[in-house]
Amino acid sequence: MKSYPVSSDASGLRFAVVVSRFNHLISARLLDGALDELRRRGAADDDVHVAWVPGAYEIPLAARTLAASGRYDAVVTLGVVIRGGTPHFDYVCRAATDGVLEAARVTGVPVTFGVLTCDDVDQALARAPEGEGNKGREVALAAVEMARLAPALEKPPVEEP
Ligand code: INI
Repeated sequence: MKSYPVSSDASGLRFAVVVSRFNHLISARLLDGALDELRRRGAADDDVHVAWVPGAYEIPLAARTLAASGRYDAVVTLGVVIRGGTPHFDYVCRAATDGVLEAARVTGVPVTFGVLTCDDVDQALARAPEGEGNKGREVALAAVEMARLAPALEKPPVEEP
């Protein structure tokens, strides 16, 4: 059977990481997890660039601009939205999810989604531990895999060994 090659080797790949400052304590932990994962997978520090934005609502514009720049093989987005007592939560979540999808769709560059949408701070903290289970790590790995897969999909599949 033929298939498209899968790889989690980040060596030689370039990444932008867009991270929002709102709920900074937790988003900084997501960033630490993402940067550590990219490093472990072989990305050079010089090939990983970080863009801080004020809140999750601002993530899509930054992600789209960076994805369209031609400077990156993939873009990672990170943020933390915590439910309050008003519908504001829903609007910010909707803007972030739709906008990140749109950034990938219009540019063709993989943009992975690491915006936590939680009911409370404890739920968010549980998704940002130092090691295993850190969502920043998970979306960074997804970015590596998609950065490898996206160009491979342009060519015919290869015979499995
Ligand atoms: N932004 C977040 O990233 N997380 C939140 O929980 C949040 N809440 O709760 O309001 C939030 N709001 C700010 C928003 O993302 C924009 O930065 C702001 O509206 C300016 O455009």
